[in-house]
Amino acid sequence: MLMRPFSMHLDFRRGDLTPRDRTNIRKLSDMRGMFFNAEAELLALEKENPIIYSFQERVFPEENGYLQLAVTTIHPGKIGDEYFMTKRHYHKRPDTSEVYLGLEGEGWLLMQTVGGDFESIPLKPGVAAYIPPYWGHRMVNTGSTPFIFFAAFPGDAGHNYGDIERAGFVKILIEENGKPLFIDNPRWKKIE
Ligand code: M6P
Ligand code: ZN
Repeated sequence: MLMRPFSMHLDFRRGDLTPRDRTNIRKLSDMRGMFFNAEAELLALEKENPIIYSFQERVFPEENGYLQLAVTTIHPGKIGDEYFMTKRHYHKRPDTSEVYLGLEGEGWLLMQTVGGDFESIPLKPGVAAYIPPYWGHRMVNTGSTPFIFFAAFPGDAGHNYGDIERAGFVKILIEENGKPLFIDNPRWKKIE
């Protein structure tokens, strides 16, 4: 069936995509074991299990030729010294790209290949980042306000959480003396 052209509304400040097909909420309990400081993670879980981020999606056919669209809001906050962040993923079809456009607040895009090659790009409103094929990706909110960004990626890209889950990310982003600082993740191991 021929899809008709359309437009939609993006509320940059609220992170709302209208119309949308679904809203996903990721609480700390959905990210167990992903923050470096396991003790701080457990404490925060028991205390309030905060919402770390949410994302609103327009869902299209999972086929070559279409695009999937999303607006994500990462709340400000930290677990221990580590900033709130997304889970991170590779694409199920690893040879697909993605574009992230900063709408509100500030943060960093962390990217990594299976071999352990690492790149990072600071994002703020008006900055768009291109994530090429084969780069796993994670967004981190390093500011004190919600960090909101728009994402577009191929219809058939899919999400692969497992490969990074096993290996972790090669670097983590923590706050030191009020500023973001990249440190090596001692838990990271290359998958042989
Ligand atoms: C962006 C897009 C989505 C992704 C979401 C949350 O909106 O990249 O595809 O699902 O961020 O990231 P993650 O799936 O890693 O939790
Ligand atoms: Zn992606």
